Amino acid sequence: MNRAAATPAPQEFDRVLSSMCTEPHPAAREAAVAFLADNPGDPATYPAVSDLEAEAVETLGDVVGLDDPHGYVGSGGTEANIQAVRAARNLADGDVNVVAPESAHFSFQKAAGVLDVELRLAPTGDDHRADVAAVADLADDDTALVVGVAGTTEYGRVDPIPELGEVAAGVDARLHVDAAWGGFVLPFTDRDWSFADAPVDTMTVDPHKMGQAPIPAGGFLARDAETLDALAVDTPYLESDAQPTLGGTRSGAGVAGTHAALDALWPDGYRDQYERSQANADYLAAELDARGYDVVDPVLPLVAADVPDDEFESLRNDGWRISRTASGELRVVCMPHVTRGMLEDFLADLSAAGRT
Ligand code: 0PR
Repeated sequence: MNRAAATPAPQEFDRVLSSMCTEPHPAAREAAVAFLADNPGDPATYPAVSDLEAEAVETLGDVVGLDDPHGYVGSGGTEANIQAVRAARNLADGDVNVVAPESAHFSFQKAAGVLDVELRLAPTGDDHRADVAAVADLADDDTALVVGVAGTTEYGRVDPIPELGEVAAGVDARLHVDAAWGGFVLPFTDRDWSFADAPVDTMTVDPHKMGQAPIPAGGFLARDAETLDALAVDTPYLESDAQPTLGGTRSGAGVAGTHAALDALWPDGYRDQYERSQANADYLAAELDARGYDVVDPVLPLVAADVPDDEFESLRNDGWRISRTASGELRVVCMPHVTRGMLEDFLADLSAAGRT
């Protein structure tokens, strides 16, 4: 085998329909390259990237409706969700549990595993949103955290966050909102999911998804400083004396890329992108519906539809990067790189697949 021949090349995005990642904004790509060797985990040694992070967190606060936010740019949604569970556990006494809808991302299973807390999953309703009564049934005096999702991974649904906040308050638990994917599109909708709308303690909002920042760039935000204090460990030999993050050395590329993306896009660029993505999702849903497939209504730019196995496989063989929900529906995420032209090509291939 000739190993020398091929120059490694990154994935092209022209057939990627299932990913929650996308091409970074050009300014974000440039900033990421410039800050590749800076470590925001050591702010006293790398103050420039640390200053960018402080500004980025301020702007992320604007995105999620929070004045005076506390948080950081980490490795992604998994880390932020682990940190939300960790903060709740550290602030509670004894053995605790976490109650989440079954639509919650699998990162909560990792969080429960590494932190040794019980994860209780409540069934969702027919609309794929958290069933508040089912969540309330599972919550008790040992519940440290109630989780709501604003933009679910499989169907793009937004849980009733204020009602989940009431459940949390009723058992003296904290409320975490996972807006890892939805955080950058939801500000342009009229839903009550933000820190300003409900007693949210912590939130996940990922620049490396809809935020158009380079990977790795996850956002963890908290309403108060005590949350970060509860996460901090002493760092005696660094010039800064405590570290609340889960990672130690962190990505300067992610932080600087996030800062640049926010600078370029918040709010107008993100609003335009939301409108384009939502229009594409509505178009795809209408076309699939017209072809006779069962479609889950895209309340955010994510379309799920029942497509038979042989057609799904044929599309994959045509090079489309597509995935399925746990119940087997085709799932298309209308990320910024997904254009109307791509969807037209995809539908043409679907029609051909249906005939063979
Ligand atoms: N919370 C939600 C709501 C998510 O959708 C995800 C990731 C996470 C948390 C975890 O985020 P990180 O992966 O940044 O830790 N959801 C995507 C998924 O599982 C992740 C993904 C992204 C998968 C791009 C594939 C891909 O190409 O589908």
